Amino acid sequence: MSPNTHLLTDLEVARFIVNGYHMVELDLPDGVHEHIAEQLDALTSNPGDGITDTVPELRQVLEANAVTGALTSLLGAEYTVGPHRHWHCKEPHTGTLHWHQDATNNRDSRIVRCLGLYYPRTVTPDMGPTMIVPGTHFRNAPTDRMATYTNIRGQIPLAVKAGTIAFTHFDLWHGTAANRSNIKRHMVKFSFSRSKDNTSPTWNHDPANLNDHRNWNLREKAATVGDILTFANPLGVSQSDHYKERAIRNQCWNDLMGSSIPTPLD
Ligand SMILES: O=C(O)CCC(=O)C(=O)O
Repeated sequence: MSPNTHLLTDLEVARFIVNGYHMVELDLPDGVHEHIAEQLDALTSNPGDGITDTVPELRQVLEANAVTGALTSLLGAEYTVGPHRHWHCKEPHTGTLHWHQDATNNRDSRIVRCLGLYYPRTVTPDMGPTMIVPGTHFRNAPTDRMATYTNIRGQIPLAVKAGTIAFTHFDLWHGTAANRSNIKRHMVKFSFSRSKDNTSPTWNHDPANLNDHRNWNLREKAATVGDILTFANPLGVSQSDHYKERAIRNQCWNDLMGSSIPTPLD
């Protein structure tokens, strides 16, 4: 099998650990995303897990090199594609969906499950984009309480180009903005899991990227693995919370490296 040319870099993996998401614009043959969107437009009921049978071109999304490369990097070469998938149609002139984390309160500070949110049609800010809060994936919160939160500092709308897939840590806080437009906003959600612990990095790792000295002055402009894991603070949290988060990030990075390999990040 030829090597995947779309593996993530060290910096992309470090940023995923910090922010909890990674975006990819898929390069599928002309017209595929548009055709998927048209088929979704025409659906009169939600096929649930059967969405890939109803719209078979969605399999091209799962098979794209950029998708397998990102997932191999984050979840290992033997990642699995979950049977559950769901078409989320945000109808014109519908309201918001509150903040939440998916599934039950079974959370993980490693990277063992990811979501893939695929958008076949361009999503503009008025079309009900998915909202995410970078940096929340290591924070468990009761859903009832989270549902009462409104504007969270650091939230971003996934206003994206047609054919974008956003990979998120399974536990990232998310919701949906209102669709104030006349256009249906489509998103198909997939889930992916790790089946084996890493014994070595599964992305495009270069050990030289771990040798830089910390640059305390760059902070948010950090551009090395060590600086990103140490200084990035997307939620703008206080020092003590930031220190706790940093320890989780370093543990997460070390798990991905394969626990037998010491890294200079602690
Ligand atoms: O439709 C969306 O943008 C998000 C849907 C959602 O929150 C979910 O699938 O859990």
